[in-house]
Amino acid sequence: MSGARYGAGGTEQGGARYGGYPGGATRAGGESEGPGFETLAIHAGQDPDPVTGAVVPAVSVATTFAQEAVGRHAGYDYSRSGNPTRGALEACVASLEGAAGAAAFASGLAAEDAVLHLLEPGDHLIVPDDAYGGTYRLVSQVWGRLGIAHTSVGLSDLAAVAAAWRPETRMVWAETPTNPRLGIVDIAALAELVHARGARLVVDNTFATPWLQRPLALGADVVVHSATKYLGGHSDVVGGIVASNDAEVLERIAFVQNSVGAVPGPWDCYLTLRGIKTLAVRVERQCATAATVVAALEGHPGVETVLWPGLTGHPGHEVAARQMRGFGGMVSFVVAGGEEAALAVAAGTRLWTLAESLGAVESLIEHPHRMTHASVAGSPLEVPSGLLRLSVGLETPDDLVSDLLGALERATG
Ligand code: P1T
Repeated sequence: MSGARYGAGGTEQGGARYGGYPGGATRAGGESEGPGFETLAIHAGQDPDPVTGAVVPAVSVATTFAQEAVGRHAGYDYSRSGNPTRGALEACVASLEGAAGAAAFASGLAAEDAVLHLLEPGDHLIVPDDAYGGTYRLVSQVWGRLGIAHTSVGLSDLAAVAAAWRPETRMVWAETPTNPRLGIVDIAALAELVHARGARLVVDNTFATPWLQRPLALGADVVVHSATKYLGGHSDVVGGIVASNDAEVLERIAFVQNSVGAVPGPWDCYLTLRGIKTLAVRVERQCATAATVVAALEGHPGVETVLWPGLTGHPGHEVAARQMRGFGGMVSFVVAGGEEAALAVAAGTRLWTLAESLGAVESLIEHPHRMTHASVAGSPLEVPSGLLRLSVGLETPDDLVSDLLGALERATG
């Protein structure tokens, strides 16, 4: 593995650097050059320490770095501006996304906020009609007050996107699969439409992960992640990432990262890097277990509809089969009997923990209408109250199925 030991730095005095990793093209998503995804996940940005030989990057806790003379140092001057452990994380994720660079943030929403700083007052943004509730809250209640207008539309309908377009539209924000209804957006087709109109396409790749889907290779301009989810993978770290191939975007994001300062600490970066090493094996198994759970839910009398892009009847199935390596570990379903029954199922599982968040080794169940998406009540993103969302973890598939069916039978049988 060639390349800088730490792919990123950045200094308080300017000269922003970002976490590019040479050989960032990977076999994930159909690319064929350079090392494969699993190799990069373990090694990119993480060569053995040249002094000690340590195979794991040091958790670099220093807030400041000695300078030989003013402005003469080893690439780091102050830890908000650049930190070696954060640089390793940025380099690793950049390589997994096939990006020229990445920037790490203290949360997924902080990463999103940095991307929204690419807009100017008076600009217009198109957002999905199904997305993480906190994303919509940030767009509508924070940036909306600062002069950024938005329209929400279903992004799988390109005619609807074209109809929502305004002369001042500068950005389209997509999630695919969407949270929580697991809708699928054709990234390549949407990118073509967006670029023909001179705007940028941002894709939140949190649900898919770069193991399943690489939005930049499909034409997106910017990828964002809540690293709190699959990247970290163990429910023990909150974080966010922005990745891009666009030098102007990377410069601006690095500037915002340093100027606003919503950076993750080195321990959080280390935990995220540690999680990423097993991303491929975790997600591969989570996809397989999700298929088993879906098969048990389909046709169950207590279930009205199952939403999972792996189902041939799912409206986005063909696009998902084309642009994703697998269908993901997130499953949603509508419980027969409405909200009351859904709440009873959510409260009635033992192995599936009733909790917000997703993407970790523990299987979780939640009620989006009252939990993750409570902030979008009354908006176009409001979630039906009979919907439950599952994040499939790594427990024994039979145990997960019997626990879920038991709760369904007690609540609806
Ligand atoms: O929680 P945070 O790390 O700030 O990430 C926000 C975020 C961004 N994008 C997507 C698609 C997300 O799902 C999230 C956070 N979502 C949850 C906490 C949840 O349970 O859906």
